Order: sequence, then structure tokens, then C-alpha cells
Amino acid sequence: MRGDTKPEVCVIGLGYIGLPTAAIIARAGCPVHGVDVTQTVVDTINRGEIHIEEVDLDGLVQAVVQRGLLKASTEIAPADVFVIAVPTPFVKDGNHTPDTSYVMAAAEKVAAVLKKGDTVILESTSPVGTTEAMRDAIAAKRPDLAMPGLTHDRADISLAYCPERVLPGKILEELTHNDRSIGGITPRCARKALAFYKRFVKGECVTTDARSAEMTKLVENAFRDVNIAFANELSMIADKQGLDVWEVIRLANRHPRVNILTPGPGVGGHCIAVDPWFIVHGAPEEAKIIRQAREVNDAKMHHVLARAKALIDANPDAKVACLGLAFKANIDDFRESPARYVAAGLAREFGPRIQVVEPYASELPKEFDGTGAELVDIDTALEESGVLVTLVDHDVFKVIPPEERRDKAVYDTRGIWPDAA
Ligand code: SAJ
Repeated sequence: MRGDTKPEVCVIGLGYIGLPTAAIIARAGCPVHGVDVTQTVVDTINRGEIHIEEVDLDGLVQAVVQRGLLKASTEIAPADVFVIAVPTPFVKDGNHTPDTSYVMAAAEKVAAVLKKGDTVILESTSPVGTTEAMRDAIAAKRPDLAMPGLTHDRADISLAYCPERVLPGKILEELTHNDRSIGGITPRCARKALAFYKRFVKGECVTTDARSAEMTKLVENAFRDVNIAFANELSMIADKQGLDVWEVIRLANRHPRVNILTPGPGVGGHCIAVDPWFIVHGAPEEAKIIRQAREVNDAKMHHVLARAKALIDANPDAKVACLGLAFKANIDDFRESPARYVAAGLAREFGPRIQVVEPYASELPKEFDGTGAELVDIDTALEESGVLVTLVDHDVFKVIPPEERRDKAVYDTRGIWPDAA
């Protein structure tokens, strides 16, 4: 990796972050070897196709595969730069303990092929200290290599943490244009990683230490979670006091320094509902607001379910349309979705009275099996249902005019119809 020679890059984990990242690095002209444990994923990519939905990703992957710049396999290969983008879920212990085993497994595989001069970058959202733990795991496997932070001499390899901060639906754009925090185990590691990211990132790349970069990623999502929890708590207070929360927020937000977010049926996705727990796990006594915000946002799901049930009970002869299953607007991602949780709870209770409208789904998820609930289009729901429970603010729902909802009982958890409040 000298002068203008493009580094060879190995990206480990070809999911929602790894694949777009691999494609963007390849677009910058670096040969990329992508690694994934799933053979079908590897085969799909090698055909120039994709296994996830993301705007413009299909065309980009097809182009870089055709140019021979992106190849996938289930096996790791030697490279100059390794980018690890594997999942960091919870251990299944009920305590929200972070599971870094996929990161550690990836690090051990990288260790087997590392050579002097290589750079290893962790991108997975991780608890503070994970990059150092990864360094220690590599050191144990490769005593022949001088490790950054463990040697007084010049280290043989560089190690850094560099989280993504992209929004699903805008991943390619945000991967390129967002600023990045780049945390090195040592300042030299950070500079090495910086030079790599500068090849394909147009946003500003800011260097720091690995632990600060790890915490920064967690803090960004915890900040948003706390702010959404404030909005959700307000909505539950407003329900109790018979107030219109949307009106209160609209008015409060006219203050020049107030910007309250939007209440909803809870917080979904695999980032904001997960990452704050990594902070709580690292500092359980201190992380009081962060823990409470998680609990408030989870409690909102149960609050919505209870209110929806009461509305349905009050309209015993009506069919009920649940609008949306996705975890947020205009995407086809149903993982960790509060809308899905609420709709499934209603389906279990009210069976065939429940109609689900989700333009981004071709069938109902498994938990609806045997309930009698059906997936219908919006026109059928508007014709047949007497109760509407709005769970996702998809654009197609927002434009339903008042006259098509006039004779229905409405519970609008997202505030998409100000006239219905
Ligand atoms: N939500 C509300 N009210 C709001 C905003 C969001 O109820 O006012 C809900 C959404 O409906 C959804 C959840 O919160 O259920 C999360 O949605 P989101 O759009 O806030 O965030 P994600 O999960 O799609 O992406 C977040 C982003 N983080 C921040 O904005 C700080 C993104 O930049 C990160 O890259 C991503 O997490 C990640 O991968 O960590």
C-alpha cells in the first residue's frame, strides 16, 4: 500500500452496512473481497445482485461486480485493510448484555491472515473497550506482530474504530457525505484509518481515540432515544389529562429553543432500541436517564396496545384496520417494530376482525399465523373497517383525505392526520 496504489480491502459482514460500504469502497477503485457466513448472500452478490433493499444499491453492486472490483466469499482473504461490519446483538440473558462474539470471531479470522503494515477497522456498533479487546485477541493469536498500545516501538499493524451513522433508505448518500469519527488505538492508527476513509468519504473525518469513538456512536443513538422518550412520555401524560399532544408540541415548538420530537407507538429498529443499553451495561449506576428512556419507549408500545384494545371494544361490530407494520415510515424493514408488536397483539385478541395494511409487505409475519387477521390493501381497509389504528406514518397513509375517514373511529399514534385529533 504505497504511493497511489489502491489498497486491497477485505470487508467482513455483508449486511445492511457491510455491503453498501464494500460497494462504495470498490467504486473508489479499491479491489474489495467481501466475506459473509451465508453462502446464498455470497452467491447473490457474485451474480451482481443484492439480498437487502436499499435505494440505488442494486445498480452500484452490479457495476462494481461487473468491473471485477467486488468479489464475495465465505472465507477471509489477505488484504491491506480489513473492515469489520458484523452484528452486535444482545446475549440472550434478558439483561441486555452486549454480545461481541461476532466481532471477536471476525478479529480471530483476520488475525490468521494479518501481515505487517495492515490496518484493521471495526465499524460495528460496540460497547466501549471492544476495539482494545479485539486488539488483545489478535495479539494472543499473533505474538509475532507488535501491537499498537502494547509496544513502545512502532506497531506492526494499525487498529481503529470507525462507526457508520447512516439512515436506512439513504445509506449510499450518507456513507459518502456524513462526517465520520475515526478512533485509533493510537494517534498513528487513527491517521492510518483516516487516510483510508478519505478515499471514499466526502464528509469531514475527525480523528480521536478508539474508546471515544465507540462511545460517540452509542451516545448519538441514546440522545435520539431520550428525546423520543420525552415525546412519548408527553403523549401518555396528555392521554391521561385529555389533552391533544400534537397541539401541545406544535405550540411548544414555536419557542426558538424547543424542538420536541414526534410521539409514536414506541421505538423500533435495531439501533436506537439497542445501543443505549450498551451504555447502561457499561455504567448501570450512572446511566439513569438513558435506561429510563428505554423503559419509557418500551412502555409506550403497551400503552398503545391498551388504548387500541379499548377503542376496538367500544366498537364491537366494526372491523379494524391496523395501518403499517414497518419500524418507521416508507421502509420495508419490520425488525424490532413496535407497529408489528401492536398489530400482532390486536390480531391475537380480535382475530378475523383485524385487517393489516402494509404496502411494503407481501405477506403477514409468522406471529399472525392462526389469528385469522388478514393483509389487505388500503382501499379494502377503508371500505370495510370501522376503526383505524395508525401505527406507521407511511406517505400513502398521510394522504388519505378526511372524507374517507369521517365515519370511522380513529387512533392515530403518529399524528399524521391533524384534523382527526
Ligand atoms: N421515532 C419516533 N419519533 C421521532 C423519531 C423517530 O417515534 O420523532 C421512531 C421511529 O419511528 C423508529 C425509531 O424511532 O421506530 C428509530 O428511527 P430513526 O429514524 O430515529 O432512526 P434509525 O434507527 O433508522 O437510525 C438511527 C440513526 N441515528 C440517529 O439519528 C442518531 C442513524 O443515523 C444511525 O446510523 C442508525 O440509527 C444506526 O445504524 O445506528
